[in-house]
Amino acid sequence: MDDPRIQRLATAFRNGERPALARAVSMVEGRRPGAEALLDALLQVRPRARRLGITGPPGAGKSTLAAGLAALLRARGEEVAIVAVDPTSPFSGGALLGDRIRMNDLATDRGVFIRSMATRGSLGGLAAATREVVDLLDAFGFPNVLVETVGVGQTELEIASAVDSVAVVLVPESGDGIQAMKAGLMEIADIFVVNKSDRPGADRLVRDLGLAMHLKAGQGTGGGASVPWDAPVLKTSAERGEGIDGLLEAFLDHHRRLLESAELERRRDRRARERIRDIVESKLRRRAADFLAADPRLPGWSADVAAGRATAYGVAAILVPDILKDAAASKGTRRAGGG
Ligand SMILES: Nc1nc2c(ncn2[C@@H]2O[C@H](COP(=O)(O)OP(=O)(O)O)[C@@H](O)[C@H]2O)c(=O)[nH]1
Ligand SMILES: [Mg+2]
Repeated sequence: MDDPRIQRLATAFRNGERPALARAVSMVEGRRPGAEALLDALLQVRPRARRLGITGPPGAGKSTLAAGLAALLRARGEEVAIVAVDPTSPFSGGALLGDRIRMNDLATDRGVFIRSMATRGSLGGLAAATREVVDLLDAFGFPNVLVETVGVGQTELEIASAVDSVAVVLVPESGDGIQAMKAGLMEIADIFVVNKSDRPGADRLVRDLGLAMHLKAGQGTGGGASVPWDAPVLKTSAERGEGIDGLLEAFLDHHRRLLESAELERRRDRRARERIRDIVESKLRRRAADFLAADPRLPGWSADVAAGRATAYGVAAILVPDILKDAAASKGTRRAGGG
């Protein structure tokens, strides 16, 4: 690492200084210069955190649940970081656990780190940045990292793949359990939570989800996991603080199961592989774009392709080796990593 500022930041981060963590997270989130070198320096530590995901539709009570879980973890003496990726509602809560704990208590607790991810740039970029922020929080030493995401789009699936255990939160008014299955939720859920169980319809949703789980079990495997695990269906009322201890237990159970069966190692390996592929792809894409932007042959070629005198395939057959050659030639001036 050549940049002395990055070096100082990395040292402060390793010393456990909170401002350094906050700065590192901002650099990574904003894809600022130096972020890559910083990650390269800081992420050479064994992952240890429990990475717990909470996903579901907007307004389902994910943030309230996350805050409740954080409060329970704190009561057990454990530190916890929360990353919220929810453009529809920034992480800010009112009364929690039936008013016994307020958001402010968490916000001023040094054992809690809360971060809302900004949604600038592409959603794909957001997923990548979120994964890296989770890695940073793990490297900083948080034993628990809660990740809140909204919905079940591609970005959420990508973020879900960055955590070890996923709780899918539904509410009575969000429709029936069969709809959840259609939305692909059955595939990613390790735990189902029916929140707002203080409202009518909760028991029906619990029943529907249980039935859907049963149908899925009849079809053989689910979730892509090689460990038998029937996602439990839990009832909570986050606002009243009911059922949150059960949710924490379910998370801890699931995590224990992953650890004991070596599935956690497999998931980490899969994540590492995806990460390598993503970074290589994005670097190649960037190189190609830079090369094309500076290549004086391109206007002539595009005219040829447009007029049918050449094809894009023929042009690419010339360009790709040139781009790779150019990349190889500039390699000597860049550090390969590892120091
Ligand atoms: N009635 C009821 N309201 C809840 C419950 N949990 C959360 N809420 C309320 O639902 C709204 C959305 O909660 P929030 O945690 O921000 O949902 P998120 O968008 O999923 O993060 C807030 O007004 C909460 O106070 C619950 O168990 N019962
Ligand atoms: Mg929220």
